[in-house]
Amino acid sequence: MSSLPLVPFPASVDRAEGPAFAWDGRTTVTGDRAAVAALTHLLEVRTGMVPGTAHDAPVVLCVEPGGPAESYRLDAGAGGIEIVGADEAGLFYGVQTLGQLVRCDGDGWCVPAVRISDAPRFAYRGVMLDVARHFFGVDVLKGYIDRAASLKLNALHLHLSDDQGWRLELATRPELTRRGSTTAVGDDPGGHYSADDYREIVAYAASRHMIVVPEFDMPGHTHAVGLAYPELVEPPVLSERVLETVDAFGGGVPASDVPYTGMAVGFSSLRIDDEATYAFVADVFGELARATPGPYLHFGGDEAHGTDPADFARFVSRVSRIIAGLGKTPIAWHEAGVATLAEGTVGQYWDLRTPAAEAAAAAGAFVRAGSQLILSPADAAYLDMKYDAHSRLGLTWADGPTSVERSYAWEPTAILPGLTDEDILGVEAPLWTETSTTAADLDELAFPRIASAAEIAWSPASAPDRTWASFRSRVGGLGPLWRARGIGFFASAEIPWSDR
Ligand code: TNX
Repeated sequence: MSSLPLVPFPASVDRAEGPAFAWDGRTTVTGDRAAVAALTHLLEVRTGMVPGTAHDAPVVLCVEPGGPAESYRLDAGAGGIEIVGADEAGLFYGVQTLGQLVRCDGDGWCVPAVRISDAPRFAYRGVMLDVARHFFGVDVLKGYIDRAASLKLNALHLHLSDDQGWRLELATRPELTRRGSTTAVGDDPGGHYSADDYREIVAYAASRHMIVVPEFDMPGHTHAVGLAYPELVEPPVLSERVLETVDAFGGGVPASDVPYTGMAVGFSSLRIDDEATYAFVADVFGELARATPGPYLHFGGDEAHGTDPADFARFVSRVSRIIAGLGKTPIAWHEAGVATLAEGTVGQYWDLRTPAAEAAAAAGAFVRAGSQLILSPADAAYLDMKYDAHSRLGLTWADGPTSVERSYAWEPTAILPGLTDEDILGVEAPLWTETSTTAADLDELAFPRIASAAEIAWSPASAPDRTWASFRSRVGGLGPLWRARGIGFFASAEIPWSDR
């Protein structure tokens, strides 16, 4: 077993014989400009040393097209270090790997002699941030992008609308943010992104080789739409379940035309039989498509308990076709699988690792239709669950707390019978923000469990190091790097954290 603190574990690692590369204040680097900049920053943060550049530098970073997308190889020995990416993303990931290898040995910094050849298992490796329950500004998002990209995650799914707020300003529908964005859960301040903010987020993500996958959730989770356009929504449906959540968590009973600041779900619905609803859908997704260079638009579809099932099916079918008509690939939460959707619509699975029959049927329908799934089993991949009964933050509805071990101990193809890697677009770790209000809260919930999702999405299922025993020791070895990067991780007692 390798003791190198590499997460996600690479496809192949050979510990070469021979001495380490000694990194000191005179070490220089050369090659691809963006990669040199990324490595320079990482090294400064970790060691305090700022490497210079020189044409004959011993550390060489370059792109050589040829290998699989996002792949790279890294060779380190006493004489030098070479990282070759098959593309810019692969080279960037090689630099992240090098950042994990740099360590303090005695009184100097070094990189152990090693040969790594690496490529991802799944094309889509995502994190989701819910900016609707609580709003997070552009700087917090940039920090989250940096954190995710350092673990080779390549998709940032932004949950941009929910009952509590609409968070993206749209020129076609300006009332959405004017009236629907000023509050959040717990009466906390709301907020929204301007078109310029969104452009900045998308560009920053791209510079870290991440796409932005924006979501407007519908037909449920739309109370905030009603604050702006009351004619588009039904009155709140106050089911037993909604009233129980109100009892347990407070926040009051949802009421038309009043901002909702509680945590209940499944009471709101767009009007399904009104053509004005589809004009709205065309406007908001049309504008979103123009602002989003990435291939996916997510239209939600979860927990529409306030919508009649037949209406729900008609609605999601039509919305998927509107989005496909915009030249984008629709993504929907797995419930939408009950309907006939536009060809290629991706399903995002969020039931437990062992699905209820209904969820298995809805998710399986995407595969039977020849489409793919993104897997986010809530009892393992959800970053907003408590770690244990004493956690300061988080929820427990997904079968109780989610320990770090539970976040790690699952295999994507085992979620549904007969599922193969080809049926799976990838893996995503969502962070819903009912209980988090600050960047520090996001760090505490995400780290270290985000590393589990990253490894499940990246590393080969068969890698000998794809075990909890290996993972916990490798994550522990990342403590010093995470601390140097200012990541306020939860120092879970499940992990043997090292301090240098
Ligand atoms: C379920 S999972 C939700 C969200 C909540 C989350 C809290 C899913 C698609 N919907 O509306 O924020 O649980 O964990």
